[in-house]
Amino acid sequence: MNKIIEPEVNVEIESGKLTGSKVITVSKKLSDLANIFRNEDTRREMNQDQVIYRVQAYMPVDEGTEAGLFFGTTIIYPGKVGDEYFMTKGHFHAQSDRAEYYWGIEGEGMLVLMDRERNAWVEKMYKGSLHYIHAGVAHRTVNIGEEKLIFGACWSSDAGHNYDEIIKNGFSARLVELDGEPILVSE
Ligand code: S6P
Ligand code: ZN
Repeated sequence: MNKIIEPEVNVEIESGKLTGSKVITVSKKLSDLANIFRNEDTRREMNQDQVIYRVQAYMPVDEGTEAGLFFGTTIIYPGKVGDEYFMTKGHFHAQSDRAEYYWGIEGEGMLVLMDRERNAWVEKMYKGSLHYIHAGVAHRTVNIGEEKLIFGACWSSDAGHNYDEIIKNGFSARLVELDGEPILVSE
């Protein structure tokens, strides 16, 4: 049978915005980010309803399906908790042999990467930057600019997320502002 059908999701190339009934959106407020930033007291004193980042995702197969792919766009708003820039929680994949692609769409950011031995390094993110996140490497994105940071992601539908390890042990490197400039500091 020959048939021509409309795609169930569209992606606005310039902004990464996803549209369609199958798109899910998750917002992370400051209240969802306990023990993520270095200064937990400062985080607690700030407006807990403030949205720090939003993720739109297209998950055409069930989470956990072997060999499927998910697609997403993340927006991190500009701002800081004390001197530390707004960022995602960050995670290892639950399945440690699953990799991921990120690419910069808009704004200025840093991708913090950390291996199992807690060696950390950072890649600059900007419109057009492409990042291959190797299997077994934890990843977190940081907005170091004054505008929104927007990036795309593509990952395996059976990668899963291990947030607990990051909540417990953090990353071994953080991005803070010093004299108006982002600097990388060790934990
Ligand atoms: C999923 C992928 C991204 C993140 C998103 C938010 O594997 O890496 O879609 O989920 O950028 O970050 P986090 O650390 O809160 O999941
Ligand atoms: Zn991931």
